[in-house]
Amino acid sequence: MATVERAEVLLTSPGRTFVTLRITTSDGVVGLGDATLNGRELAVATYLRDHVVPLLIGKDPARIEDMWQYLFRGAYWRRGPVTMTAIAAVDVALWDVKGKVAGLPLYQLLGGRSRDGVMVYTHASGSSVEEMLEDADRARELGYRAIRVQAAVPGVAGTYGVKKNGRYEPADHALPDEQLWSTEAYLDFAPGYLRAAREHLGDGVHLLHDVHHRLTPIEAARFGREVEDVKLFWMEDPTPADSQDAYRLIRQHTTTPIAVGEVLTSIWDVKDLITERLIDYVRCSVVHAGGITHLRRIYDLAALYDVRSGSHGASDLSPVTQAAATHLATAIPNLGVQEHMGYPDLTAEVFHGGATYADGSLHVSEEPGLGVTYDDAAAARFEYEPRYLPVARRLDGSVHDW
Ligand code: CS2
Ligand code: MG
Repeated sequence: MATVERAEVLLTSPGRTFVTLRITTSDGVVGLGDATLNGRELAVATYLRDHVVPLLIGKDPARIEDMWQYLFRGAYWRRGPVTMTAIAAVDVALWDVKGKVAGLPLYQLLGGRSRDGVMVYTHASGSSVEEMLEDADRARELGYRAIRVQAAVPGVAGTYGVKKNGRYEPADHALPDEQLWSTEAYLDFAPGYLRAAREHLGDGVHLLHDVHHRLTPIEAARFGREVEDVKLFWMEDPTPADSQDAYRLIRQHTTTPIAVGEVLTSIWDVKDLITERLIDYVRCSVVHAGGITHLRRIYDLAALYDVRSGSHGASDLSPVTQAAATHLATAIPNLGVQEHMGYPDLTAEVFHGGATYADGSLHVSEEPGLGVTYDDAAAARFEYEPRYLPVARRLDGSVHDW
C-alpha cells in the first residue's frame, strides 16, 4: 500500500496570495489542494502545518472519505472557514492523487460527463453606468452568455464589485481599506442601472447582480421585487445568511431568483435554505466548504429541492480550486453556472494547466487528476505579501457588513 510520505504547505503571491497543500505519496504521486482563505491565509497554513500534516503522514491516500470524516468528526472542533478550508485542501489533494493513480481525469471518477462545458459568468463593472455597459459589451465579445453587472454608487466611495485598472481585487491593502456604504443611495441607484443593462444587452444574456450582504431582509425583499422586470438570473447574497430564516421573509415578497453561499462552509449552513427552497443557487466553493467530498454532498442535497450550483469562483480561489470546481460541475446533474473572474497574469507562471475558457464555458483538462501543476521555481519569485479585504462604514461612521 502506498502511504502519504510528505505534505507541504506552500505560500506564494503571484499577483495575489495563494496557499497550496502538496501531498506526495511513497509511490511518488503528487496531489495539489488549494488552502487559500482571503485575508486569513496564515491561519489556514498554521492549521495545516501544526495540526493536520502530522496526521497525514503514513496514511493510505486512497481512503478519501475516511480522511474527511477523521478531520471533521475526529477533531471535536467542527466547521468554520479555517477548518473547512484546511479539510478541503487535504480532500482535493487526495482526489488529485486518486485520479493520477487511476490514470483518469477527476470528472471521470465523479461519474463522468453530464455536459460538454460548464457555463460561466464574468464580471462587468464601471465607475459609471456607461463604463459598466462598455465592459459588458467587452464580455459579450469574449463570448460570455452570463454577466454580473455592478456600477459604483454615486456618493459611495469605493463601492464593492467595481474594477480598478481593468481588474477587481478587493484585498489590495496591507491593512483594511475603509469604504463607505449608504443603503439609501444604493437602493435609489441600483435598479436603474440593472434596467439599463437589460435594455442595452437585450434578452439573450443572463444578468447577475451581487448585493454582497448589504441589505436587511425587508430591504432585500423590496429590492428583489423592484427589479423583477429585469429578469435577473440571480440576486446574490441580498442579506447575510447567518440567520437562514431571514430568507423566508425575502422569498415571500419576490420571484427574483436568489444565490447564497460563498461565505458558508458546511452543509449545515445551507440545509434550511435548500430544504425550505429559500434559494435557487447554492454558491459554496470547493475550497471553503470542505472539498469535493463535502461540496458534492451539498449539491446532491440541493438537487432534491431544485436548487442548482453557482460555485464561487473569485480570483482569491486558486487555479487548483477552479480546476476542481470545473471537474465537479462537469459531472453533477444540477449545474447552474460557475463564476469566472480570471487571474492576474503572473498567476499562470506558478500554476500551469487547469480549466480553460472557450465560448462562454470552462472546460476541464483531460490530464489525470486535476490537471494542474505547481512551479516551485516561479513560486519562489513571489514572496508572500499580507493583504486585507476592506471594511465598510455607513455614512455616520458605524461599521456595516462588507
Ligand atoms: C465576490 C467576491 O465573487 C464574488 O461574488 O463576492 O469577490 C468576494 O468579495 C471575495 O471572494 C472575497 O474574498
Ligand atoms: Mg459574491
